[in-house]
Amino acid sequence: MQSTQVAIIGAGPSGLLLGQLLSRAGIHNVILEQRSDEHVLARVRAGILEQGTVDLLEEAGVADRLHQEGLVHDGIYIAFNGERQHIALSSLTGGRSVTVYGQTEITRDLMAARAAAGLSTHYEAAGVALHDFESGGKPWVSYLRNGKPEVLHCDYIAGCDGFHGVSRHSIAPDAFKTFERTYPFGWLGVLADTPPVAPELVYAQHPRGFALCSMRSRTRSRCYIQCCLTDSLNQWSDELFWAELRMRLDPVSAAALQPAAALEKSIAPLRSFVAEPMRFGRLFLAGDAAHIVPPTGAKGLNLAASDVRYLAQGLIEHYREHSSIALNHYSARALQRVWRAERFSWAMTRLLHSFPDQGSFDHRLQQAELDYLFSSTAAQTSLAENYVGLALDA
Ligand code: FAS
Ligand code: PHB
Repeated sequence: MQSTQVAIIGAGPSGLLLGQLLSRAGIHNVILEQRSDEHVLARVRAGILEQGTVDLLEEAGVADRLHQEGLVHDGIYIAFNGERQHIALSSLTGGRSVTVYGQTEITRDLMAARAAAGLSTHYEAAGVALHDFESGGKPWVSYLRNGKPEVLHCDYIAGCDGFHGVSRHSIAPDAFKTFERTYPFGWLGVLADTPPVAPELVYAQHPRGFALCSMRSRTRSRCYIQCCLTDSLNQWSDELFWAELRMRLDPVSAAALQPAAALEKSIAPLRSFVAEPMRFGRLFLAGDAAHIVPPTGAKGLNLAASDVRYLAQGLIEHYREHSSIALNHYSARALQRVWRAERFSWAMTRLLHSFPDQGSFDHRLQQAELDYLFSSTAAQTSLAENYVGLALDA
């Protein structure tokens, strides 16, 4: 019979980071992941880390490569009406910045740390099912490993298994409320070995649609264009992608664009989603299992990190001090930050995308909002403090 203190479902950033923080605090945990480690590493997703996330990765002892290879950015550009304007994030927020370091690399660093510590991660765990997490007794998890039924007994379950995971879907529907907004477009993303078009990220608002030029290093770019939800990858050759991106950029950025073969190409739908509460007896939801934001505000991964910070603090306090105050406060504390990030991500998405049902009045509003943004230090400060990340215990 297997047992642990905390069973973690999912080996994405949430699950791996929680496992690392708990292990460093001497709390035994086992991670069950449905896919292989190669599959998890092959996912190309987020790229921007708030200072709070960098601090947490340092606390977890996995920030060495991040400090060597991560790019610290003090600002972003927003391009519209044929010009590119800079928002000086750091000077507007008392010196705070963001760090460019791919989610894939964070996952790699966390996997390496977990393996080095000899901690248990069961990859390709099929048919994970959660049991008795609200019975008042101890929960347990069943799953198949190499086709053989296994049972893992535990004190607590952390549902870190993403939007489509089993954890949230194991909860009685009447036990929680969901809040959702879907968007009438997606993001087509390309990873390519080509130099970034600018020293910092360029977010572009254009009548043809949104575009974003991000990066993973000084020689590798991650670029996105808003696309139709019905688009498929085979409609988008590399050439077509780069030509469309160039049309949406300001002239300075467009001139710097050097098309290159796509190393990865994917289409992601955009969604705003929150499940409340984030705790059900001895089951806690963290990261995308509980909430989703459109990537326009670069908040998804950072929200997962702040959930994990709060949950780890609660579990460590519980085991060390036999106090459940922080655990009992986890859901309310996490949700306050989640909703602030939902608001910012929605606002950035509304500001920068072309909505198919947008009338002429909406279009003028969008232009007026951008015009106001670049005429007001207060407006830029508001965007800046949200982008670099609001205080963790506001
Ligand atoms: P994840 O979804 O990353 O990880 C969940 C893990 O649980 C996965 O490994 C999954 O295989 C596993 N799992 C699922 N069901 C399971 C089951 N039944 N049993 C066991 N394991 C199970 N955020 C940004 O900030 N910027 C971006 O540009 C950005 N782009 C994104 C693009 C896409 C296509 C997606 C889906 C998300 C993107 N995000 C982005 C958000 C993303 O970075 C998430 O916020 C981040 O991955 C959250 O991490 P986790 O909560 O660990 O969830
Ligand atoms: C990325 O680099 O993948 C990225 C950066 C900023 C965003 C979204 C994605 O807002």
